[in-house]
Amino acid sequence: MAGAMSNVLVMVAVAIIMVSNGVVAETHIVGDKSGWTVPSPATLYSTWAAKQEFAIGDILAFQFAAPHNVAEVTKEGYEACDPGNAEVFAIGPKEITLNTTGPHYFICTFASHCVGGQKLVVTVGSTSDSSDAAPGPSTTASPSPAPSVAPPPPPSDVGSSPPMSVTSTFFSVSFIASIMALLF
Ligand SMILES: [Cu+2]
Repeated sequence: MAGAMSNVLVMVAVAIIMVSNGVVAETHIVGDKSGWTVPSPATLYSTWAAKQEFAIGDILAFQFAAPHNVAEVTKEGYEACDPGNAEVFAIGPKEITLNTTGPHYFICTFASHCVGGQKLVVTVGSTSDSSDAAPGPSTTASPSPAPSVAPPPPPSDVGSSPPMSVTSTFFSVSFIASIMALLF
């Protein structure tokens, strides 16, 4: 009984987290502490991106200094490390908002940095598993639309709250009694 209730609470918490993920824009610091650089190992950014979930409105924060730069490129530009006609942002840090779903490709165009691994692809709107959601189910929200009369009972005594029903019965009886007294 208590187990089922806590399952429900966990599901509600997960639902709240999913909804808030969809509403509140997140800022993703590319590479975390490594920033935007020629990474070691070279797979750092694909590893980093795999741990993130990207939604429309989210922000990629590229933290770098000269000579690095960042450009959003095509898939072909990403694979060939060729910026083509892409706009190159040479001054860091640079924040880029993800406005469309699907993959977004970024490279550093300086020298052979891109070939060395300074390239990033993120996919917006990929509803992958929420494994890294829920940083602990200690949610402070009490997500029950309480009917404004009785506060919801704590989840420990589910289904057995005789004091409250006795009390409410008492109040109902006395309420009806006073109505009757007024009427007659
Ligand atoms: Cu670079």
